[in-house]
Amino acid sequence: MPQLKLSYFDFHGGRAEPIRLALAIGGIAFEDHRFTFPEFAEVRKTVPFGQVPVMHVDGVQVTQSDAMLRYAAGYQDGPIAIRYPRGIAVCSGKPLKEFSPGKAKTIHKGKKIALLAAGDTLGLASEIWQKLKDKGHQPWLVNLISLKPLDEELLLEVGGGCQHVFTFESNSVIGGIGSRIAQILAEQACKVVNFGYPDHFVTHGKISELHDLIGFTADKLLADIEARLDG
Ligand SMILES: N[C@@H](CCC(=O)N[C@@H](CS)C(=O)NCC(=O)O)C(=O)O
Repeated sequence: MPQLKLSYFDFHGGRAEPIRLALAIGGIAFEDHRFTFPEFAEVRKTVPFGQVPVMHVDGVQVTQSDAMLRYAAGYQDGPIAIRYPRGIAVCSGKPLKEFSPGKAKTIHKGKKIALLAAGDTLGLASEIWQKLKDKGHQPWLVNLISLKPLDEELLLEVGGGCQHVFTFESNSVIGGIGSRIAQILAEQACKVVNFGYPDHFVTHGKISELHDLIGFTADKLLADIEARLDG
């Protein structure tokens, strides 16, 4: 493992922070060299392009934060996870007290229709569940909780007894958990529809505005679901 020294401003942010996190979480030893903003005047004389971050790899100075991050993330000797939380995560309202890998939680047992929610989409799925119930349906509502492993036993029970299974995730629908569920239920008679983020660029903005823009709201999804139930 080469000797690494990462030089950047002394604050929790900017271009170096994801690299620091990736290295730290990945357990990759590095010298975390930090300097104040006034000290940058001297540092910039010693770095290519007069910019930071720079990384010394066995004494050789390299630049470009994305390359450093890729280097850290490409490290194969241990798991690395990078997540940029933004906004407020709204789940079911109650903190999750128990977590058993491979176990989903059935919130409501139902008939014919199933709503399977991953992560923070439980609030959205619950809202849709209530609206469907108000209209006389009796859908299942399941909090998937554990995505890998999935609760295949419950999925097969739900899928085997339903005509329509709808999955919800705040994630790209391509290659997401919904597509894995569709694979698992491929031999069942139910139709599986995945709701999540589309496979195209979504601009910046407030999460609620973006969800509205892509149709990922209770009312829009309800209309979509009802059209499929009728069809
Ligand atoms: N392409 C470089 C850009 C580095 C960069 O712009 N660094 C800023 C600090 S975040 C800087 O050193 N600015 C001083 C300057 O450009 O004069 C990278 O991604 O590492």
